[in-house]
Amino acid sequence: MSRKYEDLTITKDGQLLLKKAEHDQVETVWDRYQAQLPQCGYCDMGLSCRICIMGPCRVDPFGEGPQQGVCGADADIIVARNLGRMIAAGAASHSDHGRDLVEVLAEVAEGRAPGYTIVDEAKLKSLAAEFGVAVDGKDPLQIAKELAAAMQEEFGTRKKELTLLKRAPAKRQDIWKKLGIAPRGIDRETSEMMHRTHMGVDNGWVSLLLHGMRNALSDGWGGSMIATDVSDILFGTPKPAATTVNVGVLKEDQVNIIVHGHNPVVSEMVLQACQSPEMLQLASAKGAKGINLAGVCCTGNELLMRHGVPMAGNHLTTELVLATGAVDMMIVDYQCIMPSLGKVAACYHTKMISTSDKAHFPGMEHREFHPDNVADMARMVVKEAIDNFGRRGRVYIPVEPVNAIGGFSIETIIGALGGTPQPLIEAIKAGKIRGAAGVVGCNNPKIKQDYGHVTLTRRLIENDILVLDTGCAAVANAKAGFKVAEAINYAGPGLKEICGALGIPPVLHVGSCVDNVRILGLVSALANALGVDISDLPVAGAAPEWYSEKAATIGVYFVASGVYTVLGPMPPITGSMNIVNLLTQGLNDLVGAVFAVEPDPEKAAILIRKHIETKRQALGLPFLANVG
Ligand code: CUV
Ligand code: SF4
Repeated sequence: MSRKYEDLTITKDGQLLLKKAEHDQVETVWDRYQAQLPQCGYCDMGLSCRICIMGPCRVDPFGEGPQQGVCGADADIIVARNLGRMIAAGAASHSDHGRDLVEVLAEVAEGRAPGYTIVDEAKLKSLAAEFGVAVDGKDPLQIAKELAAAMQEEFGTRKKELTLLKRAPAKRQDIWKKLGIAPRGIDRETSEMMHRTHMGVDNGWVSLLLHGMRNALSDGWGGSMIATDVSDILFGTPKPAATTVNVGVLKEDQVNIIVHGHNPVVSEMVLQACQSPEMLQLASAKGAKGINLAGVCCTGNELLMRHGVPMAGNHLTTELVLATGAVDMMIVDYQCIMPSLGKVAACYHTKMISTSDKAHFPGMEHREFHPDNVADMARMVVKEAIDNFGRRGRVYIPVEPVNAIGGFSIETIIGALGGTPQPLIEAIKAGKIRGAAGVVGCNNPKIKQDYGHVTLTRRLIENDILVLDTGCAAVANAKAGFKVAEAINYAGPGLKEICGALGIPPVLHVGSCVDNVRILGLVSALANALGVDISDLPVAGAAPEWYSEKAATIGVYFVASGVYTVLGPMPPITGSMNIVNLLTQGLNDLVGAVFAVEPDPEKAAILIRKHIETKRQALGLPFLANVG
């Protein structure tokens, strides 16, 4: 590798482990990215199509070569279809994750999932009420059974409209109805997107993108919302808890187990197994001082939020964490798990275990976890991890961990405010807090790891904008030290005063990627308290380093919900100026919000600050006329 490690990641652990990986001749995501350059310009612009086998086709962006595919599809149609399928894949991923949780809830209700219980009964009851399930005099398991059945209906086609859309402000619901984009069934919208984008179905780029919004909304106010709420019911609604982050969370003298993926169903049971006296005794018999469970990516975020489990790193750290030689086992479920991991692990003693019937990987042993056997399986694999401890070679854990606080569910945030969003609204009205921004999404080797998240977040809090973050962005900001009470010293005077008084950091860890719906919940609460729509609020979203289809879907449901959203990496749409213009300007007239694309986080911060001041002005609040 010719580039300097400092050009690839801002993180100290990342830089040192890249050096170690190079020494160990371990190939990483950055090497493979280099090997792909130059990447295909047609694909980059969204202008290639392989939807049918009259193709593959591509449209020449310079107007010299063909302007249509074999079927006659032009640039607008091809770009819109590609984007539509991207949204469908993201919605399918989150929503299938949600479905898996509903199935566990149903199994728990039937007594067929030993080890799991209903942890948050209050949330079970309030959800049941939303779904029209009577709760009076019923036992929690009966409620769970009926709620699970009602939620299963959300995935199908028997509804006019998803139940949880009612959580949005009335004005927002009207917009969706008027545009005809209120989602009807979670799976239905994804399925319809696949249908519409088959050759010879929907060839209107506007109608395709409108359905794209409906499809994304079926995730944001459907699949992901169910995933988050059912996870809270089964495993507890997060409360603030101290934790630690970066590769330094690994322990030289303990059995280190890393969980990776997104769904907490397996990792919750692994955590229980790691804490059991039986396993701890076994570990001690093998000469280990304990069992250290840590996470990466969003499975890690789920455990961090609910139990303060330490976090070893985000997306681009997932290979490097293995290069420490200190990981005795990595247990994966699904999503964002690089298929390279098995090969990296093979250079060390690390045992790799895949657990989901729908996610298999080279170089991993497959142990299928199902609700009825999870508790036993978890004990079995933890035992194997303990057995593997003795096979370690040299270990390299080059940094000390950083402290962080996680666990900011909306219930907690409102709780910290004294039970109502009113104090936050007063602080925003007075201009002490200018507004709020969600900083979310992945890492991407096209951007220096964590640079986008950390730079943008620093500029926002400096300027009195409260940041809520999720996913790999949240891990980046935790590594940077933004999630401790003392981090108020990075904040502007107003934000510092408010967060200082509440004893919270200026950057609140809201959870995993499905937990972006918690942000929808907060902006809905703010809008309702002010009697306005979400699009009237001084708020914004950003995905400075996104890479995944899921992140594209999140961006679209944010915008369709009225939240101005700034993307770092450009989505593959530049082959159609019609579509670029619709997404960055035209959507304002339809949903009151647009996308912007700005890879430089310094400039993205200015875009967001300007947007927030414009919204403040429109609400009649004190505003800054000159930003930037
Ligand atoms: Ni949650 S990579 S942020 S773990 S979509 Fe979410 Fe995948 Fe991206 Fe990271
Ligand atoms: Fe080519 Fe049309 Fe087939 Fe796409 S759908 S591959 S543009 S013929």
